[in-house]
Order: sequence, then structure tokens, then C-alpha cells
Amino acid sequence: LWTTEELELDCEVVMLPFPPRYLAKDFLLINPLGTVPALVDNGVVMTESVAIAQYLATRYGPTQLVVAADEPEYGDFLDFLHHSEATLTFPQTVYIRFHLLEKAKGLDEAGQLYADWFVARLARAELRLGEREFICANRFTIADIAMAYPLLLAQRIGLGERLSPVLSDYLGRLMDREAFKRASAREVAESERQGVPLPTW
Ligand SMILES: N[C@@H](CCC(=O)N[C@@H](CS)C(=O)NCC(=O)O)C(=O)O
Repeated sequence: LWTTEELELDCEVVMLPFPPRYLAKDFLLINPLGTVPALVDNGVVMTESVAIAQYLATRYGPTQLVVAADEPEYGDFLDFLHHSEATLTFPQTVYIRFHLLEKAKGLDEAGQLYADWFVARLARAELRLGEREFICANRFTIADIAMAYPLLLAQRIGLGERLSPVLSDYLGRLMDREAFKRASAREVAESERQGVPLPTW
């Protein structure tokens, strides 16, 4: 949604009760995993958030939101696009499950260990953002959108205090963007209009 706002693209937003797997079974016909987000665009169905951002920016570009293959930091761009979901969000989802959702199952300690794992994996971004405004290419790109997500999620699930000042300031700079504010406002407005509450975490 943030990427669509950066690109000023129109899209329809359908909010789903969480988790859709149980509460919106029709959605399984679009995404058999039941996970959100999902993008449907002219018969194309995508279920990976970072790939969706890359698809929108490349298909509906050209835009400076992507780094081209002939730019010096193309490799960094791809690396951080994937780093966000594959390395940072992954341990957080285990923490959410064991610590926040299924505490009663006695796996809380494992959940806490995955929180530590997440914090340890922030080292690479920390080092890089100590001396840069954006994660790569000296400009705002969808790699920053991708990297903002695990940091924002950390704040929402009670791990915000474990983010260093470098990373909190970076997230603050990104959240200050008008497109981010528009996307957040749209999420809230659509949730109210469609009568679908946002998850509390
Ligand atoms: N790698 C996927 C993860 C998608 C995902 O797991 N989404 C979570 C919410 S952030 C979900 O829909 N969970 C519901 C479920 O597991 O039933 C992405 O980046 O979009």
C-alpha cells in the first residue's frame, strides 16, 4: 500500500479479518495460504509483500524507487529487499506465535530466543545506517519500504525498545514521508469503512 502511494497508483483495498485462513475462507481461493497481503492485478496473483512492491515499481515505473542493474549499489538493493523478509521478519513471526499468541503452550522461552535472534540480525542494517540516510543508493527506494516493515513490526509487538537509536531514527525518517502517512491513513479508513478491525499488534 505504501508503494502504491509512493507511485500514486490507484488500487482497491480489501480488508480481511485476521487470520483470513479461519475468518475469510473465500480468500483461500485467491491465496491458498490465507496470508496477507495479496495482490491481484490483471490476472496476476502475488502473495509476497516485497515482491509485490518490486512488481508495482517495475511494472508501473520507471521510478527512482528501484535501483537499476547498472547502478553501483544494485546488489545492495536486492540484498536488503530480501534481507527484510527472509532474515528480519522471519524470527519475529516465531516470537509472535510462541510469545504473543500461544504462550499457554509453554514455548514462551523459545519465543524469547527468537526475539534475541531478531535483535542480533539487525547488526548489518545498524552498521550501514550509522553512516547513511537510506539503506542503499543514496536515495529512498522500495528497499527502505521493505526494511521499515520489520522495524515497525518490532514496535508493534513490544520489541521497539530493543531497536538502537540509529534504527529508530531511520524508521522515524521513513514514517515521516507523506506517502507512508497516506498509506497508514488509508489502512485505518478502509478498516473503518469495511468494518474490519486491524489486528491489535
Ligand atoms: N512472506 C510473506 C508473509 C505473509 C504472512 O505470513 N502474512 C501474515 C501476516 S503479516 C499472515 O497473513 N498470517 C496469517 C496466517 O498465518 O494465517 C510476505 O512478505 O507477505
